[in-house]
Amino acid sequence: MIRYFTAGESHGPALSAIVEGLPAGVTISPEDINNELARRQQGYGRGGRMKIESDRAVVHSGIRFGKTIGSPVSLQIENRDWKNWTVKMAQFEKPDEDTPVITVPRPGHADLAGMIKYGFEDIRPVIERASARETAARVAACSLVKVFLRLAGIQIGSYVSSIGPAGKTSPDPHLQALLATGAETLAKAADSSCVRMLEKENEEHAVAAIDKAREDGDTLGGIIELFITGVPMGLGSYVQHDRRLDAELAAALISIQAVKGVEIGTAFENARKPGSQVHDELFPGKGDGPVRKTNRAGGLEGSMTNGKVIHLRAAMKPIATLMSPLQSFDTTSMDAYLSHIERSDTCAVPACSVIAEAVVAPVIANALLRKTGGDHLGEILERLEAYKAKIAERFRL
Ligand code: EPS
Repeated sequence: MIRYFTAGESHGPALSAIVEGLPAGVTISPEDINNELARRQQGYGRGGRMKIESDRAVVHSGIRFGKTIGSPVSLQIENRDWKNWTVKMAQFEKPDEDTPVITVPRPGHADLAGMIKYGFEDIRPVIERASARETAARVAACSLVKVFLRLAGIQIGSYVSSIGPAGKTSPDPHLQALLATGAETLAKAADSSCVRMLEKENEEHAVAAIDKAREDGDTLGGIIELFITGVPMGLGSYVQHDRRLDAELAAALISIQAVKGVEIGTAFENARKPGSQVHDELFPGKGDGPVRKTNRAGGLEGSMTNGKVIHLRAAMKPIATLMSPLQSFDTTSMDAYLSHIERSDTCAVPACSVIAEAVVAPVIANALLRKTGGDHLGEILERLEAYKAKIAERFRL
Protein backbone atom coordinates (compact mmCIF):
# COMPACT_ATOMS: atom_id res chain seq x y z
CA MET A 1 0.00 0.00 0.00
CA ILE A 2 1.15 3.53 -0.74
CA ARG A 3 1.39 6.00 2.12
CA TYR A 4 3.05 9.37 2.37
CA PHE A 5 3.93 12.03 4.89
CA THR A 6 4.98 15.61 4.54
CA ALA A 7 7.02 17.91 6.76
CA GLY A 8 7.91 21.57 6.63
CA GLU A 9 6.79 25.01 7.73
CA SER A 10 5.59 27.60 5.21
CA HIS A 11 8.61 29.86 5.87
CA GLY A 12 11.08 27.22 6.99
CA PRO A 13 14.04 26.14 4.84
CA ALA A 14 12.17 23.47 2.87
CA LEU A 15 9.18 21.16 2.52
CA SER A 16 9.80 17.43 2.50
CA ALA A 17 7.83 14.31 1.64
CA ILE A 18 8.37 10.59 1.98
CA VAL A 19 6.35 8.26 -0.25
CA GLU A 20 6.38 4.59 0.61
CA GLY A 21 4.89 1.62 -1.20
CA LEU A 22 5.29 2.77 -4.80
CA PRO A 23 5.88 -0.29 -6.95
CA ALA A 24 9.31 -0.76 -8.46
CA GLY A 25 9.83 -0.15 -12.15
CA VAL A 26 7.83 3.06 -12.61
CA THR A 27 9.68 5.41 -14.95
CA ILE A 28 9.81 8.90 -13.43
CA SER A 29 11.34 12.07 -14.85
CA PRO A 30 11.99 15.28 -12.86
CA GLU A 31 9.37 16.95 -15.12
CA ASP A 32 6.70 14.52 -13.90
CA ILE A 33 7.08 16.11 -10.47
CA ASN A 34 8.03 19.66 -11.38
CA ASN A 35 5.25 20.15 -13.95
CA GLU A 36 2.69 19.32 -11.27
CA LEU A 37 4.38 21.74 -8.87
CA ALA A 38 4.26 24.45 -11.54
CA ARG A 39 0.54 23.75 -12.16
CA ARG A 40 -0.11 24.18 -8.42
CA GLN A 41 1.56 27.60 -8.47
CA GLN A 42 -0.70 28.92 -11.24
CA GLY A 43 -4.02 30.66 -11.10
CA TYR A 44 -5.40 34.17 -11.21
CA GLY A 45 -5.77 35.54 -7.70
CA ARG A 46 -2.57 34.22 -6.13
CA GLY A 47 -0.63 36.52 -3.79
CA GLY A 48 3.00 37.65 -3.56
CA ARG A 49 4.43 34.33 -2.40
CA MET A 50 4.07 32.64 -5.78
CA LYS A 51 6.26 35.37 -7.32
CA ILE A 52 9.03 34.43 -4.87
CA GLU A 53 8.80 30.66 -5.20
CA SER A 54 9.60 28.50 -8.20
CA ASP A 55 8.90 25.09 -6.73
CA ARG A 56 11.14 22.22 -7.81
CA ALA A 57 11.66 18.90 -6.06
CA VAL A 58 15.03 17.35 -5.32
CA VAL A 59 14.77 13.56 -4.99
CA HIS A 60 17.00 12.02 -2.32
CA SER A 61 16.06 8.35 -2.49
CA GLY A 62 13.90 5.65 -4.03
CA ILE A 63 14.64 6.37 -7.71
CA ARG A 64 17.62 4.94 -9.65
CA PHE A 65 18.37 5.58 -13.32
CA GLY A 66 14.92 7.15 -13.72
CA LYS A 67 12.92 4.26 -12.25
CA THR A 68 11.41 3.63 -8.82
CA ILE A 69 13.18 0.83 -6.92
CA GLY A 70 10.49 -0.03 -4.37
CA SER A 71 12.19 1.79 -1.49
CA PRO A 72 10.75 5.00 0.01
CA VAL A 73 11.07 8.04 -2.24
CA SER A 74 12.12 11.09 -0.28
CA LEU A 75 12.03 14.53 -1.81
CA GLN A 76 12.53 18.13 -0.84
CA ILE A 77 11.28 21.47 -2.13
CA GLU A 78 13.29 24.51 -1.17
CA ASN A 79 11.40 27.52 0.23
CA ARG A 80 13.05 30.47 -1.49
CA ASP A 81 11.32 32.80 0.98
CA TRP A 82 13.28 31.18 3.85
CA LYS A 83 16.13 33.66 3.42
CA ASN A 84 13.72 36.40 4.60
CA TRP A 85 12.65 34.37 7.66
CA THR A 86 15.91 33.02 9.15
CA VAL A 87 15.43 35.07 12.35
CA LYS A 88 11.63 34.75 12.72
CA MET A 89 11.76 31.00 11.99
CA ALA A 90 15.19 30.11 13.44
CA GLN A 91 15.38 26.49 14.57
CA PHE A 92 17.78 27.01 17.49
CA GLU A 93 18.69 30.69 18.00
CA LYS A 94 16.47 32.60 20.43
CA PRO A 95 14.24 35.35 18.96
CA ASP A 96 15.53 38.92 19.05
CA GLU A 97 13.50 41.79 20.51
CA ASP A 98 12.08 42.74 17.11
CA THR A 99 10.61 39.29 16.43
CA PRO A 100 6.85 39.86 16.43
CA VAL A 101 4.61 37.76 18.64
CA ILE A 102 1.23 37.16 16.97
CA THR A 103 -1.64 37.04 19.43
CA VAL A 104 -4.75 37.96 17.39
CA PRO A 105 -6.25 34.87 15.67
CA ARG A 106 -7.79 34.94 12.19
CA PRO A 107 -11.43 33.75 12.17
CA GLY A 108 -11.76 30.72 9.91
CA HIS A 109 -8.12 29.66 10.26
CA ALA A 110 -6.47 27.13 12.60
CA ASP A 111 -5.04 29.96 14.75
CA LEU A 112 -7.25 29.97 17.86
CA ALA A 113 -7.80 26.23 18.38
CA GLY A 114 -4.20 25.52 17.31
CA MET A 115 -2.60 27.84 19.88
CA ILE A 116 -4.78 26.41 22.68
CA LYS A 117 -4.18 22.80 21.62
CA TYR A 118 -0.38 23.09 21.36
CA GLY A 119 0.04 25.57 24.24
CA PHE A 120 1.49 28.53 22.30
CA GLU A 121 1.41 32.20 23.32
CA ASP A 122 2.51 33.10 19.78
CA ILE A 123 0.29 31.96 16.87
CA ARG A 124 3.21 31.86 14.40
CA PRO A 125 3.84 28.06 14.62
CA VAL A 126 0.16 27.39 13.85
CA ILE A 127 0.19 29.74 10.85
CA GLU A 128 3.31 28.03 9.55
CA ARG A 129 2.13 24.43 9.49
CA ALA A 130 -1.60 25.00 8.88
CA SER A 131 -0.65 27.00 5.77
CA ALA A 132 -1.61 25.57 2.40
CA ARG A 133 2.06 25.87 1.45
CA GLU A 134 2.21 22.27 2.72
CA THR A 135 0.26 21.19 -0.35
CA ALA A 136 3.36 21.69 -2.51
CA ALA A 137 4.88 18.66 -0.75
CA ARG A 138 1.65 16.70 -1.20
CA VAL A 139 1.47 17.50 -4.90
CA ALA A 140 5.11 16.42 -5.37
CA ALA A 141 4.53 13.16 -3.47
CA CYS A 142 1.32 12.34 -5.31
CA SER A 143 2.74 13.23 -8.73
CA LEU A 144 4.71 9.97 -8.52
CA VAL A 145 1.48 8.05 -7.91
CA LYS A 146 -0.18 9.81 -10.84
CA VAL A 147 2.55 8.48 -13.12
CA PHE A 148 1.99 4.93 -11.85
CA LEU A 149 -1.77 5.27 -12.44
CA ARG A 150 -1.23 6.66 -15.94
CA LEU A 151 0.77 3.53 -16.80
CA ALA A 152 -2.20 1.49 -15.56
CA GLY A 153 -4.49 3.45 -17.91
CA ILE A 154 -6.02 5.58 -15.14
CA GLN A 155 -6.05 9.36 -15.58
CA ILE A 156 -7.10 12.16 -13.22
CA GLY A 157 -8.20 15.63 -14.30
CA SER A 158 -10.18 18.57 -13.03
CA TYR A 159 -11.59 21.96 -13.84
CA VAL A 160 -13.08 24.80 -11.81
CA SER A 161 -16.81 25.26 -12.29
CA SER A 162 -17.30 28.31 -10.08
CA ILE A 163 -15.37 30.96 -8.20
CA GLY A 164 -17.40 33.05 -5.78
CA PRO A 165 -20.51 34.17 -7.69
CA ALA A 166 -18.97 33.41 -11.13
CA GLY A 167 -19.48 30.22 -13.14
CA LYS A 168 -22.06 27.48 -12.92
CA THR A 169 -22.44 23.98 -11.55
CA SER A 170 -24.36 22.45 -14.48
CA PRO A 171 -22.15 20.19 -16.62
CA ASP A 172 -19.91 22.00 -19.06
CA PRO A 173 -20.93 21.39 -22.73
CA HIS A 174 -17.35 20.38 -23.69
CA LEU A 175 -16.99 17.91 -20.85
CA GLN A 176 -17.91 14.59 -22.45
CA ALA A 177 -15.69 15.18 -25.48
CA LEU A 178 -12.75 16.11 -23.25
CA LEU A 179 -13.19 13.04 -21.05
CA ALA A 180 -13.49 10.66 -24.00
CA THR A 181 -9.71 10.59 -24.45
CA GLY A 182 -8.96 10.48 -20.70
CA ALA A 183 -9.21 12.93 -17.83
CA GLU A 184 -5.77 14.40 -18.56
CA THR A 185 -7.16 15.91 -21.79
CA LEU A 186 -9.67 17.74 -19.61
CA ALA A 187 -6.90 18.83 -17.23
CA LYS A 188 -4.86 20.23 -20.13
CA ALA A 189 -7.84 22.18 -21.45
CA ALA A 190 -8.43 23.63 -17.98
CA ASP A 191 -4.72 24.49 -17.63
CA SER A 192 -5.02 26.87 -20.59
CA SER A 193 -7.38 29.08 -18.54
CA CYS A 194 -6.00 31.34 -15.79
CA VAL A 195 -8.83 30.18 -13.50
CA ARG A 196 -8.96 26.59 -14.90
CA MET A 197 -12.46 27.14 -16.28
CA LEU A 198 -13.59 25.65 -19.60
CA GLU A 199 -15.79 28.46 -20.85
CA LYS A 200 -14.41 31.90 -21.72
CA GLU A 201 -17.51 33.68 -20.42
CA ASN A 202 -17.20 32.04 -17.00
CA GLU A 203 -13.49 32.82 -16.92
CA GLU A 204 -14.16 36.53 -17.57
CA HIS A 205 -16.75 36.65 -14.78
CA ALA A 206 -14.38 34.87 -12.40
CA VAL A 207 -11.47 37.20 -13.17
CA ALA A 208 -13.74 40.21 -12.57
CA ALA A 209 -14.99 38.70 -9.29
CA ILE A 210 -11.40 38.10 -8.12
CA ASP A 211 -10.39 41.67 -9.06
CA LYS A 212 -13.34 43.02 -7.07
CA ALA A 213 -12.51 40.81 -4.05
CA ARG A 214 -8.87 41.95 -4.14
CA GLU A 215 -9.95 45.63 -4.26
CA ASP A 216 -12.23 45.00 -1.28
CA GLY A 217 -9.50 43.21 0.67
CA ASP A 218 -11.66 40.11 0.51
CA THR A 219 -11.20 36.49 -0.64
CA LEU A 220 -13.18 33.99 -2.76
CA GLY A 221 -13.74 30.25 -2.66
CA GLY A 222 -15.18 28.03 -5.36
CA ILE A 223 -16.15 24.62 -6.67
CA ILE A 224 -13.87 22.04 -8.27
CA GLU A 225 -15.00 19.23 -10.59
CA LEU A 226 -12.72 16.21 -10.46
CA PHE A 227 -12.78 13.24 -12.86
CA ILE A 228 -10.98 9.90 -12.90
CA THR A 229 -11.08 7.85 -16.10
CA GLY A 230 -9.96 4.33 -16.95
CA VAL A 231 -10.78 2.85 -13.55
CA PRO A 232 -11.94 -0.76 -13.88
CA MET A 233 -15.17 -1.94 -12.27
CA GLY A 234 -14.89 -3.37 -8.75
CA LEU A 235 -12.21 -1.27 -6.98
CA GLY A 236 -13.08 -0.52 -3.34
CA SER A 237 -15.52 -2.60 -1.34
CA TYR A 238 -18.82 -2.56 0.53
CA VAL A 239 -17.78 -5.19 3.07
CA GLN A 240 -16.15 -2.95 5.69
CA HIS A 241 -16.31 0.78 6.51
CA ASP A 242 -12.60 1.36 6.02
CA ARG A 243 -12.60 -0.26 2.57
CA ARG A 244 -15.34 1.99 1.18
CA LEU A 245 -13.76 3.85 -1.72
CA ASP A 246 -16.22 6.75 -1.72
CA ALA A 247 -15.38 7.44 1.94
CA GLU A 248 -11.64 7.32 1.27
CA LEU A 249 -11.94 9.68 -1.70
CA ALA A 250 -14.05 12.12 0.31
CA ALA A 251 -11.56 12.02 3.21
CA ALA A 252 -8.66 12.74 0.86
CA LEU A 253 -10.42 15.79 -0.59
CA ILE A 254 -11.57 17.12 2.79
CA SER A 255 -7.97 16.86 4.01
CA ILE A 256 -7.04 19.73 1.67
CA GLN A 257 -6.80 23.03 3.53
CA ALA A 258 -10.05 25.05 3.05
CA VAL A 259 -12.03 22.22 1.38
CA LYS A 260 -15.24 21.97 3.38
CA GLY A 261 -17.59 19.98 1.16
CA VAL A 262 -17.41 16.96 -1.14
CA GLU A 263 -20.07 15.65 -3.48
CA ILE A 264 -20.07 12.32 -5.33
CA GLY A 265 -21.78 12.51 -8.71
CA THR A 266 -24.85 14.74 -8.43
CA ALA A 267 -25.50 13.70 -4.81
CA PHE A 268 -27.17 16.92 -3.61
CA GLU A 269 -29.42 17.20 -6.65
CA ASN A 270 -30.22 13.45 -6.31
CA ALA A 271 -31.34 14.03 -2.71
CA ARG A 272 -34.17 16.25 -3.98
CA LYS A 273 -35.48 13.75 -6.58
CA PRO A 274 -37.29 10.39 -6.41
CA GLY A 275 -35.19 7.26 -6.94
CA SER A 276 -36.72 6.68 -10.37
CA GLN A 277 -35.05 9.90 -11.55
CA VAL A 278 -31.75 9.26 -9.82
CA HIS A 279 -30.40 5.76 -10.39
CA ASP A 280 -28.45 5.13 -13.58
CA GLU A 281 -30.39 2.42 -15.41
CA LEU A 282 -28.50 -0.57 -16.75
CA PHE A 283 -28.71 -1.89 -20.30
CA PRO A 284 -27.05 -5.06 -21.62
CA GLY A 285 -25.42 -3.17 -24.49
CA LYS A 286 -24.68 -4.52 -27.95
CA GLY A 287 -21.31 -6.10 -27.39
CA ASP A 288 -20.16 -3.02 -25.45
CA GLY A 289 -22.19 -3.60 -22.28
CA PRO A 290 -23.12 -3.12 -19.58
CA VAL A 291 -24.27 0.34 -20.64
CA ARG A 292 -25.59 3.25 -18.60
CA LYS A 293 -26.91 6.35 -20.28
CA THR A 294 -26.37 8.55 -17.22
CA ASN A 295 -23.75 8.83 -14.47
CA ARG A 296 -25.54 10.51 -11.59
CA ALA A 297 -23.80 8.10 -9.19
CA GLY A 298 -20.43 9.57 -10.20
CA GLY A 299 -18.96 6.16 -11.03
CA LEU A 300 -19.36 4.79 -7.52
CA GLU A 301 -22.02 2.33 -6.34
CA GLY A 302 -21.83 0.32 -3.12
CA SER A 303 -18.54 2.16 -2.41
CA MET A 304 -17.00 0.47 -5.46
CA THR A 305 -16.14 1.71 -8.90
CA ASN A 306 -18.84 0.72 -11.40
CA GLY A 307 -16.80 1.20 -14.57
CA LYS A 308 -18.13 4.69 -15.32
CA VAL A 309 -16.01 7.84 -14.96
CA ILE A 310 -15.56 8.84 -11.32
CA HIS A 311 -16.91 12.35 -10.74
CA LEU A 312 -16.26 14.17 -7.48
CA ARG A 313 -16.95 17.77 -6.58
CA ALA A 314 -15.15 19.73 -3.87
CA ALA A 315 -16.16 23.04 -2.27
CA MET A 316 -13.34 25.33 -1.16
CA LYS A 317 -14.20 28.06 1.31
CA PRO A 318 -12.72 31.54 0.84
CA ILE A 319 -9.19 31.81 2.32
CA ALA A 320 -9.37 32.99 5.94
CA THR A 321 -6.66 35.66 5.75
CA LEU A 322 -8.39 38.90 4.75
CA MET A 323 -6.64 42.14 3.90
CA SER A 324 -9.76 43.91 5.28
CA PRO A 325 -9.65 41.95 8.52
CA LEU A 326 -12.58 40.60 10.48
CA GLN A 327 -13.31 41.20 14.12
CA SER A 328 -11.18 39.19 16.58
CA PHE A 329 -9.44 39.71 19.93
CA ASP A 330 -5.96 39.77 21.45
CA THR A 331 -5.48 36.45 23.24
CA THR A 332 -3.04 38.04 25.75
CA SER A 333 -4.89 41.25 26.73
CA MET A 334 -8.38 39.91 25.81
CA ASP A 335 -9.09 43.28 24.13
CA ALA A 336 -11.07 43.40 20.88
CA TYR A 337 -8.85 43.74 17.79
CA LEU A 338 -9.11 43.33 14.06
CA SER A 339 -7.61 39.98 13.06
CA HIS A 340 -3.98 39.44 12.08
CA ILE A 341 -3.07 40.27 8.46
CA GLU A 342 -0.67 37.86 6.78
CA ARG A 343 0.35 37.88 3.12
CA SER A 344 -2.05 35.54 1.34
CA ASP A 345 -4.01 34.83 -1.83
CA THR A 346 -7.29 36.43 -2.94
CA CYS A 347 -8.33 33.16 -4.56
CA ALA A 348 -6.55 29.79 -4.68
CA VAL A 349 -9.34 27.67 -6.19
CA PRO A 350 -7.39 26.88 -9.43
CA ALA A 351 -4.42 25.69 -7.32
CA CYS A 352 -6.78 23.71 -5.12
CA SER A 353 -8.08 21.83 -8.18
CA VAL A 354 -4.53 20.67 -8.98
CA ILE A 355 -4.10 19.60 -5.35
CA ALA A 356 -7.42 17.71 -5.53
CA GLU A 357 -6.13 15.76 -8.55
CA ALA A 358 -3.04 14.87 -6.53
CA VAL A 359 -4.58 13.71 -3.26
CA VAL A 360 -7.01 11.23 -4.82
CA ALA A 361 -4.17 9.46 -6.69
CA PRO A 362 -2.92 7.38 -3.71
CA VAL A 363 -6.51 6.44 -2.82
CA ILE A 364 -7.17 5.05 -6.30
CA ALA A 365 -3.72 3.46 -6.50
CA ASN A 366 -4.27 1.66 -3.20
CA ALA A 367 -7.69 0.42 -4.32
CA LEU A 368 -5.99 -0.93 -7.43
CA LEU A 369 -3.16 -2.52 -5.44
CA ARG A 370 -5.65 -4.19 -3.09
CA LYS A 371 -7.17 -5.81 -6.17
CA THR A 372 -3.97 -6.81 -7.95
CA GLY A 373 -1.27 -7.01 -5.27
CA GLY A 374 2.25 -6.91 -6.70
CA ASP A 375 5.54 -5.21 -6.01
CA HIS A 376 6.66 -4.21 -9.47
CA LEU A 377 4.91 -2.51 -12.33
CA GLY A 378 5.03 -5.44 -14.78
CA GLU A 379 3.44 -7.78 -12.27
CA ILE A 380 0.66 -5.30 -11.44
CA LEU A 381 -0.15 -4.52 -15.09
CA GLU A 382 -0.25 -8.21 -15.95
CA ARG A 383 -2.76 -8.89 -13.17
CA LEU A 384 -4.82 -5.84 -14.09
CA GLU A 385 -5.03 -6.98 -17.71
CA ALA A 386 -6.10 -10.47 -16.59
CA TYR A 387 -8.84 -8.93 -14.42
CA LYS A 388 -10.03 -6.69 -17.27
CA ALA A 389 -10.01 -9.68 -19.65
CA LYS A 390 -12.21 -11.62 -17.22
CA ILE A 391 -14.72 -8.72 -17.13
CA ALA A 392 -14.73 -8.56 -20.94
CA GLU A 393 -15.30 -12.31 -21.16
CA ARG A 394 -18.09 -12.14 -18.57
CA PHE A 395 -19.98 -9.52 -20.60
CA ARG A 396 -19.06 -11.09 -23.95
CA LEU A 397 -17.33 -7.88 -25.09
C1 EPS B 1 0.87 29.11 -0.14
C2 EPS B 1 1.83 29.81 0.47
C3 EPS B 1 1.48 30.79 1.51
C4 EPS B 1 0.14 31.46 1.20
C5 EPS B 1 -0.94 30.46 1.00
C6 EPS B 1 -0.56 29.28 0.17
O1 EPS B 1 2.55 31.67 1.49
P1 EPS B 1 2.68 33.02 2.35
O2 EPS B 1 1.97 32.76 3.64
O3 EPS B 1 4.15 33.18 2.52
O4 EPS B 1 2.08 34.06 1.47
O5 EPS B 1 0.24 32.24 0.04
O6 EPS B 1 -1.37 29.98 2.23
C7 EPS B 1 -2.57 30.34 2.70
C8 EPS B 1 -3.49 30.85 1.97
C9 EPS B 1 -2.82 30.12 4.11
O7 EPS B 1 -3.93 30.47 4.56
O8 EPS B 1 -1.92 29.67 4.77
C10 EPS B 1 1.21 28.12 -1.16
O9 EPS B 1 2.41 27.81 -1.42
O10 EPS B 1 0.28 27.57 -1.76
